[in-house]
Amino acid sequence: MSSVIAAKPVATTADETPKIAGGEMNAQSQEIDGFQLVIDALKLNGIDTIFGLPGIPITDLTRRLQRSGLRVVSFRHEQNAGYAASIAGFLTQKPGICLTVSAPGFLNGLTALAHATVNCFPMILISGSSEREIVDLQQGDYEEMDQLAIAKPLAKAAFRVLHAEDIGVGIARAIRAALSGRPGGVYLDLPAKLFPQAIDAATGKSTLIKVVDPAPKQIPAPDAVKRALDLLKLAKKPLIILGKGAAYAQADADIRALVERTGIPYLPMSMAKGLLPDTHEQSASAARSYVLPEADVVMLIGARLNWLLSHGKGKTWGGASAKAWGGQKYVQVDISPQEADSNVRIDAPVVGDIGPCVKALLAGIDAQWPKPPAEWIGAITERKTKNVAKMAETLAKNPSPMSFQSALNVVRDIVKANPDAVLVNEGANALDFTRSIVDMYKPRKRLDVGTWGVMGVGMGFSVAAAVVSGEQVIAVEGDSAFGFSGMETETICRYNLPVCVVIMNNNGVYRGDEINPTGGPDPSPLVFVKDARYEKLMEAFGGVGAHVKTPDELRRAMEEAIRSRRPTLINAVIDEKAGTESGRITSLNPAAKKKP
Ligand SMILES: Cc1ncc(C[n+]2csc(CCOP(=O)(O)OP(=O)(O)O)c2C)c(N)n1
Ligand SMILES: [Mg+2]
Repeated sequence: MSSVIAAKPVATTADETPKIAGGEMNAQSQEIDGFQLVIDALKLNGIDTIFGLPGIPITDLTRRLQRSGLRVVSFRHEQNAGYAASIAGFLTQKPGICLTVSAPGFLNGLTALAHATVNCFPMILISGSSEREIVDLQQGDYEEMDQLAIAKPLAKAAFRVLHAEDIGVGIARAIRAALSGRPGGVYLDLPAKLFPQAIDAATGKSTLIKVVDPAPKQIPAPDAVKRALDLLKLAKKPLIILGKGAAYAQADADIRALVERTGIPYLPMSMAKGLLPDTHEQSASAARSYVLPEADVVMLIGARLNWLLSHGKGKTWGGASAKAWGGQKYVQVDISPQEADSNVRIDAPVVGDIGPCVKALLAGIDAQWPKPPAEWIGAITERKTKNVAKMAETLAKNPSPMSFQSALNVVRDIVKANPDAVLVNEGANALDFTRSIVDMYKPRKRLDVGTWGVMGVGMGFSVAAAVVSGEQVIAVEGDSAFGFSGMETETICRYNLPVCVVIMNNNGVYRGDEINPTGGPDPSPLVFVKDARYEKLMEAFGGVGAHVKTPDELRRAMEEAIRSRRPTLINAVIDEKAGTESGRITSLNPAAKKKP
């Protein structure tokens, strides 16, 4: 191991003009430091964007990352940088990188790291940390914290690098852990002392690893595929459920072919909307509450039987009581062998990457494949037609103030006219109504609160979506949801991103008309300042603000935002009496014995 030499000239890549803490760099010098090894290791592995927030000990790292040609997107709060990294990972199949300072910055990024793990998004949280000797003796260092220990239970993997010559391995391990198998959040701890460590340049470079095949394809076993096909073939009322794992897989054409060649009706989970256009004739979304209890064989593709699918049992699935199974048989296509039987019996697990699994299933579906019985398709179509007509009636209404539906009818049209735009969505009612009203036409265009139903992803997701895709972003936000990351409107303006935020402003959490039952001066904990002018926030940073009270005004403002591609915030005034407690998951609130 070479000794630590903090302030020596170091080698640099040709595209840098350089000044670092510790002195001028010299192109002829023979040494390379930890800063440069981190940068070179990331570049070598195709990382081109970093989301983060500077400070001790990573300020110079952010400067030098930018100088060496990476895009460094600097946020106002690490949580939003973390969410940005997580969704960049989902969109690109490359680990999204979030870079933070020690203890408080690390902790701010940790929610997003846990979120990435829970949602199976590949992400690496890289945090600087304080001096190990002092931290371990708990002697009170600047921002002292045993970050590695804290990150471990929340991450898929966690690593610390102490020596410059281990940087290459550390970054390679983090990339493999984030991407391979079921993707997830990885923590990489880089202590302050690591960065100025200088080692022989040639030796240093030779320690870097370009990760070969970071997510090796997992091919399903032929007998597992046959078992699944045999089960599907016998079904009288088959159903396919597509989850965000299917969207992540980027196997769009094969997934569509599987659905179309089998003729099986399908339901997309929220972030799988658009894998096939929501207007597809086989979509059973408008008949969800009919197909779940009625189906006899359900094929889950990259979808878990968690709370979002009522754990595969209970009334939703036709079970006689809350815990009772409905009697469906399940095929589950998933990368994780441990996913099967997590909630109910899986009759035909197909373990592997979604792409190869779907290809293998397709290979077993020939022209003789029996299409689902006409009665099943007919019954679904009947429900769909009825529900769609009912919805159309509601959407056509024009109440004043606006309802969620009359406002979202506009968003629906705008997304239809701009199918490449990315729709970010959070809130309760603002989420549920948008999910059911706004059709998506292309894969990975809908980004939302995910497995946790978390508030606060909105602006981080919007920044990342705009940065990695270059497409227009439309963020439909509850007024409460927006507040969690609202300050990033400055980030959106600073990087001049084509983000149009639409706030469904009903003055509060779920609705805005609750009062304090004591009659005291404090408002209800569920309401905000009435008629808040959120659009002024975007104006404060040079973006465009609009305050709209009618669908026509909303339409004009959105069209202008998309035409100009300027950062825009539209404050859409929604009836404060519109909205249900917790949107569509009211039943998850613990019920008090007596109404409070
Ligand atoms: C981090 C986090 N904190 C709190 C919650 C609880 N919660 C769920 S939805 C919501 C806000 C709902 O209000 P809004 O965004 O205005 O949507 P609306 O229903 O009014 O349209 C909150 C606070 C959460 N899901 N995540
Ligand atoms: Mg609200």
